[in-house]
Amino acid sequence: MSRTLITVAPTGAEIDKAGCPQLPTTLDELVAEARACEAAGAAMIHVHIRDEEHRPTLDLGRLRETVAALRESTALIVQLSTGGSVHDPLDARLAVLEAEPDSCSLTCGTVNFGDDVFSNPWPFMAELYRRTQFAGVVPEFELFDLGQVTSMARLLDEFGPPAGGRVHADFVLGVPGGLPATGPALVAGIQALPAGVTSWSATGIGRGHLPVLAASLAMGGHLRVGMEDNTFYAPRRPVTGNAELVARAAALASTLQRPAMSVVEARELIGLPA
Ligand code: KMH
Ligand code: ZN
Repeated sequence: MSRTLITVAPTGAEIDKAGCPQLPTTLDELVAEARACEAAGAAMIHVHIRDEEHRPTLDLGRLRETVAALRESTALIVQLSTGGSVHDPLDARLAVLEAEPDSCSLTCGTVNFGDDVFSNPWPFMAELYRRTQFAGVVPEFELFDLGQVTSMARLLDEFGPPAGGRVHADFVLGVPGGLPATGPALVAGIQALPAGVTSWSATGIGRGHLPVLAASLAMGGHLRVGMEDNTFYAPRRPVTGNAELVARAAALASTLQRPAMSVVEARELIGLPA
C-alpha cells in the first residue's frame, strides 16, 4: 500500500492575521499548530514566519529560532519557504538557507500572482539550487505553471540531482496567473514532469482545495494542505485551524487506502537521512 506524505503549510505570506485570527503567526502559535498537525498526520511543515506586527518576514534570527523550536517540539521535517512574499528581495530569499532547514521550497519560474508578480528569474533559481546542493538542503520544486516544469527539468539537467538524490515536486494550483486548481490541470502537470522526479504532491488554492486533494490521491500523489492555501473548511465555514485540514486529508487518504506516512517514511521519500 503506498502511503501519503502530508505537508502542512500553516501560515503563508498572504493571509492577514486581522481578518483571520486563527492564523498561526507568533512562534508559540506556530509550534502549537505544528504539534497538532503532527498528531493529525502531517510529516512535513512548510514554514513562512511573521514579525511582531504579524507581517511576513525573512529575518534570519527569527528563522533560526523557528527551526530550533520546531525541531525541539516536533519530529516534523522542517521546510522553509524561499518564496517569502512577493515583496521580498532575492538576496534575502537566498539567505533563508543559512537557517539550516531540512528542506526548502524552490519555485521554478516567475508567475503572475494576482495583481502582483512572484519573481523567480533563472539566475536566481540556479543560484538557489546550487546553494541547496552545497548546503545539503533538500529542495521541493514548487510548480505554479506548466512552463515551470520545463525550468525544473533544466535545473536537473544542468546541475545534476538535488541533495539526497531524490526529486520531490509540489504543484501549487489555483494562483490567479498560474494553472487552475482542477484535476485536468494536475494531469497536464504530471504528464509534463521529467523522468527523474521520484515523488510529487499537490495543493489547490481556496475552493480548489478538495478537488486537487482528491485528484492527487487518486493519481498516486502526495498532499499539501493548510491555511497558506485555504482558510475555509467548507463554503462559509472558516477553518478553526490547520489541524482539521490535516485530519480531513489523513482521513480521506485512509479511505482511499493510502494512509498518511510517518516522518521516518517521509524523510526517506524526499532523500533525508533517517
Ligand atoms: N508567498 C508566495 C509569493 C513558497 O513558499 O516558496 C510564494 C510562496 C512559495 O509561498
Ligand atoms: Zn509558501
